[in-house]
Order: sequence, then structure tokens, then C-alpha cells
Amino acid sequence: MNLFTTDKTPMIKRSQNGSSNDNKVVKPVAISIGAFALLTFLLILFYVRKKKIQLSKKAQAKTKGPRERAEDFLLNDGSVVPNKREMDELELPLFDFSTLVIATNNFSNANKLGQGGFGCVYKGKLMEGEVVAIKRLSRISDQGIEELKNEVRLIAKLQHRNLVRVLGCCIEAKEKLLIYEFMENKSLDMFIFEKEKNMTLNWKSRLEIMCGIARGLLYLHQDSRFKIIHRDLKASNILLDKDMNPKISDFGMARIFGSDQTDAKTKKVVGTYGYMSPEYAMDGHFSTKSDVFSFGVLVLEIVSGKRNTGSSYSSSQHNLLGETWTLWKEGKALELVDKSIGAKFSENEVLRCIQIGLLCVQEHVEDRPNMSKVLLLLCSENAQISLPKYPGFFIRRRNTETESSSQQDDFMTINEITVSILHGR
Ligand SMILES: *[C@@H]1O[C@H](CO)[C@@H](O)[C@H](O)[C@H]1NC(C)=O
Ligand SMILES: *[C@@H]1O[C@H](CO)[C@@H](O)[C@H](O)[C@H]1NC(C)=O
Ligand SMILES: *[C@@H]1O[C@H](CO)[C@@H](O)[C@H](O)[C@H]1NC(C)=O
Ligand SMILES: CC(=O)N[C@H]1CO[C@H](CO)[C@@H](O)[C@@H]1O
Repeated sequence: MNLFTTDKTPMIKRSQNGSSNDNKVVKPVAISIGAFALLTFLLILFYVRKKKIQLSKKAQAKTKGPRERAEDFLLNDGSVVPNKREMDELELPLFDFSTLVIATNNFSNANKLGQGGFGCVYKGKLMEGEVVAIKRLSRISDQGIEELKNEVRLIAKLQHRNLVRVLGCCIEAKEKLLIYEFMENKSLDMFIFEKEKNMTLNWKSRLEIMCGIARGLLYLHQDSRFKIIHRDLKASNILLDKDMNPKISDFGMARIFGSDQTDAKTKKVVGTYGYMSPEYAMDGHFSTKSDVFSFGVLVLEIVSGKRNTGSSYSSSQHNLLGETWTLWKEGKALELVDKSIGAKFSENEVLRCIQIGLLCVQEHVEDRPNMSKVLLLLCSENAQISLPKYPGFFIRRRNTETESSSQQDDFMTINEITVSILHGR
């Protein structure tokens, strides 16, 4: 016992000094209780670990690697609404509906920021004073729920300064809402298309916005843990924070690819007219290169201040891409530049951007550069840009069935609608 009576063990010292009668009875009992507890604990530990190993073995047997398992979790579990357990696993804060009612003044019109394909977006102020944007799904359509689920699962796992962050969500009874960080300067389309609002952007800001979008897209395509195809890149999905940093939003249509997967085919084409690459719009083929096409359209829209499929283009053959291509061929590409940019811009930079835009919208998938190449071309003055080939047009097929539902149509112009086309097989 002397071994233990050091200064460091006052407890043991004290018990030694205590009555020896007590010790005789208490000690064996305490020891056996202790031993029993220890044994039980060890058994439980052993059981839990064994269970875990079994579970992970099962998961490995079912799928191949951690990436595949993540995809499984993200997309293919078959349930419609993310349930409580799934939400817990996402570590995404759940908000009470009542909190959001207060934050948005009962979803008043004064708080309404905009109308998207699947519902309205409101400005809200949380109890702590934090300003947020709240997307409320308008009706219970299966599609809407599917998109919400997709978005929640996907974006909760992504973090990049050029992607909008989701702060939480709310799923209560028939209400489904997503809470995002608030973007002071709304969306890019307000700045480049809505001239009457006098929200002009100079060339430097436009160039920075293009670079920011390219970085966000590059992250989605190859730098995040997943390979993600956004599938609905457009001006109204680019939000701008108080410093005019662009953030890609709306991941409702996004798809995750496996590490060695390069393209996929879908029967249900979703996207926006004017931004869809021909191979996607016609045949449902999508890949990172279909996002690159959309990015190219966006670049040309930012430079010109015109929509690709605007009312100024009468025939579907002649859109912004057609106009740009013609001007480019005639050496008059500078005529494309948005007048509201003003006189202060570098002609060289503008011409480079137009050329990059044209490279992105080339008809053949394999001719289009990838996003790392695009970013390199955009951001370094000296990089050699190759000559673009003929751009790909999307000519609307007569026999495609449009599935855009009535809830989307009322508040938006036709080329802003996110459409779905079902191809008969
Ligand atoms: C909020 O608005 C809805 C419908 O507009 C109404 O039924 C409800 O009573 C309102 N709630 C509060 C707390 O004002
Ligand atoms: C926009 O600016 C022009 C001149 O700069 C002015 O005449 C016009 O009233 C402004 N429009 C709005 C909506 O502020
Ligand atoms: C992107 O394109 C460049 C040049 O075309 C190529 O060297 C690079 O490997 C590509 N990157 C990826 C991730 O495919
Ligand atoms: C260009 C532009 O309108 N920028 C505005 C973005 O938002 C901040 C904060 O609201 C304003 O101060 C900027 O003027």
C-alpha cells in the first residue's frame, strides 16, 4: 500500500486513514461493483464496435468507395423528403416555421425578393438580427420537393466563396423552406438586362464577376469533393453580395457524377432556353461541357447586356450567339459591347472575353474548353486563346413536350423560365 501513498494520490491516502472496519466491508463490494461495471462497459464497447464494422462492411459491399457511398446518400435513397435522421446527418440547422413567419413579417409582399421556379424568396430578419433570404416552396409538387431535397443535400456539403451558402431549412407539415445567406445586390440579371433601373456595371466589375463565376464553376466541376454539373446556370442564378462578389445559386437541378464519369443522358431535360447546349436540349446529354456552354452564353450576355434569346431576335436561328459570331467573323466584335459600360474599358480585354465566350459555346462538346482552361484564359492576359469554331444553336424542336407547370409562368418572361422537356423514347 505504501506504493500508493504519494502526494499525488490524496484520495487513497484519506481512505487509508479512515476506519479499517468500514474498509473491510466496503472494499470487496466496491471492487466487485467496479469490476462488474467495467466488464459491462467493455462488453458494450465491443458490441458497438463490432456493429460499426459490420455496417461499414455492408456499405462497402454495396458500393465501391467513399465517393460512391456519398453519392448514394446524396441522391439515390428513394425517399422523397429528407427525414429527421437525414437532416441530422447533414448537420444543417432546422428552423421552426413560426420563427420564419416572424422573420418575414408573415411572408409579406414587402419582404418578397423574387419569384423562382419553385416558389417565392423573401427577405427575413432572424431574432438575433441576422438578415437572411428564405425560399418558400409554393405548392406541393413532387418536383419541387425533389429539387429541394437535392439542393439541401448537395449545397450543404459545398463551401466556396462563389457559391451561395445554405444556412438551414424548415420542413413542417406542408411547408418546405430553405434559408440562405442574404445577398445585398440581388442577382446579375438585374444589372445587365434591366436597363431602366439604372443599375449599371462598369467593365472592371463585369470582368471580376465573370472570373468569380468561373471559379465557382471550376470548384463544382473538379475542385470540390464531388464532380457536380449545375445544369441551370443563368444570369438570374448568379447572386451578388454587398461587394459585388458573384455567387452561384439554385442547385435544384444539379447532378453529381462519379469520379470517372464524364457525361450522362436524361430523358427529362431541365434547364433554361438560351442557356442549354444543343446536345443537352436535343438529346438530354449533359456533362461539365454543357455547363461550359451556359457559362459562355453568360459571358456574352455580360459583355453585351443582351439576353441570348431576347425579344430583339425574331427568328430562333438568330440569337445573341448568332449575332456575336457574325460580328466576330466580320472583325466588328466591339460593336457588341453594352453601351451602359461606358467608354472606359480595355478593348483587348473585351475582345478576349468575347473570344472565350465563343469558345465555350462551340457546337461540338469536345471543342469547348474545360473550366480550368477558361479561368486561365480569363485571368491571364498573356494566355494564347485559340480560334473559336461555329457556335451551337439551340433550335426548339416542334415535337418536344414542355412540362413547365402553370405556377411558374405568371411572373416571369418566357426565357427566364426553367423548363423541363420530356423526350419520348
Ligand atoms: C399569416 O398569413 C396567413 C395567410 O395570409 C394567415 O392565415 C395567418 O393567420 C397569418 N398569421 C399571422 C401570425 O399573422
Ligand atoms: C436613369 O438615369 C437617367 C439619366 O442618367 C435618368 O434620366 C432616369 O430618370 C433614370 N431612371 C431611373 C429609373 O432612375
Ligand atoms: C482541362 O483542359 C486542359 C487543356 O485543354 C487539360 O490539360 C486539362 O487536363 C483539363 N483538365 C481536366 C480536369 O480535364
Ligand atoms: C453596384 C452596387 O449597386 N453596389 C451596391 C451593393 O450593395 C451595397 C450594400 O447594400 C451597396 O453599398 C452598393 O452600392
